[in-house]
Parts: sequence; structure tokens; C-alpha cells
Amino acid sequence: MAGAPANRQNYLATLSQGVREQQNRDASGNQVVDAAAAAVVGAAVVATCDGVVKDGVVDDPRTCRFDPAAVACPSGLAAPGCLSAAQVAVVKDWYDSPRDNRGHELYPGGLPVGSEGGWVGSDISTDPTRLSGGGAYAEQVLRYLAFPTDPGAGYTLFDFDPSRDAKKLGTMAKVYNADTTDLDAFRKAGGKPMLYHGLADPGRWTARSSSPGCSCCRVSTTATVAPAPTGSTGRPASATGPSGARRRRRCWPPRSAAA
Ligand SMILES: [Ca+2]
Repeated sequence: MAGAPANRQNYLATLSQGVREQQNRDASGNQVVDAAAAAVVGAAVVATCDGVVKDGVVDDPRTCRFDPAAVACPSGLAAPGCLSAAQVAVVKDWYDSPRDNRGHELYPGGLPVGSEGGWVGSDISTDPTRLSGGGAYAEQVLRYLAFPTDPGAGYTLFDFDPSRDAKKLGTMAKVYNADTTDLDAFRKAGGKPMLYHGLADPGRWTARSSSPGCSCCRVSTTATVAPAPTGSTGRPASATGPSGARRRRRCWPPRSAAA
């Protein structure tokens, strides 16, 4: 049983959580998307994608099509109840996979729509002079875990250039990342894997660290993904067997991170 697996930890912490923090800082280091902006986006997502069951919870983020430009302020400048052009750009980046400077995907999947309620703390710092939880975690991983030779305390999150440095993560990923798809021995022993994942999981920095995009990729390369049920909430993405609707998506290894 694998619950909300953060199984590609050396990439999740750095290329996903770390890059999100970088994306949310302007040239002066100021935080771009704040709690107020997250609330605007979250409300708009629910209004757009609540689904069949009108309960304030997005029925299925995978089918939700939401463009953050829908909540852009007409002037392009920040105002109550809408987003500045810079905020819209960051939210678009967050929903997308992190990418290198040539547009190649660095990590499979961005923040899922419906996760906005979890952004504050995880991806948005309540103290803009400090990193978000995810950003702070990423910085510590980069200092002491991510590379074969630790750069140490003098290294900051903003020293990390994902386009240049992603390929340096592969060595330690072989130590930390539990991501083999070879389950033959397990299967021969009679094992049956089960995997669940909250579809609104923003990839927190705590023990709940996870990435639903990554889990869906993993399932799609090893088994099948069950069709999303209707009429319930808090549903998992689960591998249930041959009757599931197959989803295919190349996700491993990240193009720029392969060692
Ligand atoms: Ca709903």
C-alpha cells in the first residue's frame, strides 16, 4: 500500500517545490502570488469545476479546464478580487510542469487545480521575507542532500539553476527515489500493489509530500488508472486492475534530470 507517495524525492523537492518558490519571486525577491490571490483563484476554480455534485469541491481536477487569465485584473495591476498580470503568469507556471529554459519538462505535473486551499504555507509564505514551507525544504535538500558533494550552508535556493543543475540530481536520486517500475519479484510472490493519492495534494513539504501528477504517471506506466467515480469527494487516484481506463503519459525519466 502506497499512500500519497513522495517517491521521487530528489526531484520533487528541488525541481517541483524549489522551482515553484523561484517562480513566485520577482526580480526584487518579493513574493508574487500571496494568500489573497490564492483565495481568488481557488474560488474561481470551484465556480468553474465544482462538477456534478455542488459541494465546493472540484469533482475531478483531471477534467477541469481553468485558465488563470479568467481572474486577471483588466488593468494588469493588482486589485482586490483579481490577479495582476505577474500573478496570472505565476499561477499558469504552477499549474504547468516545471520546465527548463528550452521548455522541456523537468518534473511530471504541476500543482493540480483544486489544490489552491493548500498553497498558503506550502507554496506561499505567510511571512514574505521568508521562504514558503516548500521553498525552505527545497533549500535544505539542495544544501545537504541533493548533490553528491554538498554545497553547504552558503548555498541558497536561488543559486539553483534547474536548466543547468537538473542533470546533477541523478546520482543522489538513485539513493533517495523509490521509483523502479520492475515489480516482477513482488508480483511473483503474490503481491498486489495498491496506490492512492489525493488529487488536490499540492506536494507539501511535510511527511505528506507527494505529487498526484507523478502518481498518475507511475500508475500509467505500470498498470491502469481507474476512471474517476462520480458523486463522491476525496477520491483517490487508484490502480484497480484491468478494467481501469488506461492513461498514457511519458514521465520517466525527466528529460533534463536523467543521469
Ligand atoms: Ca463538487
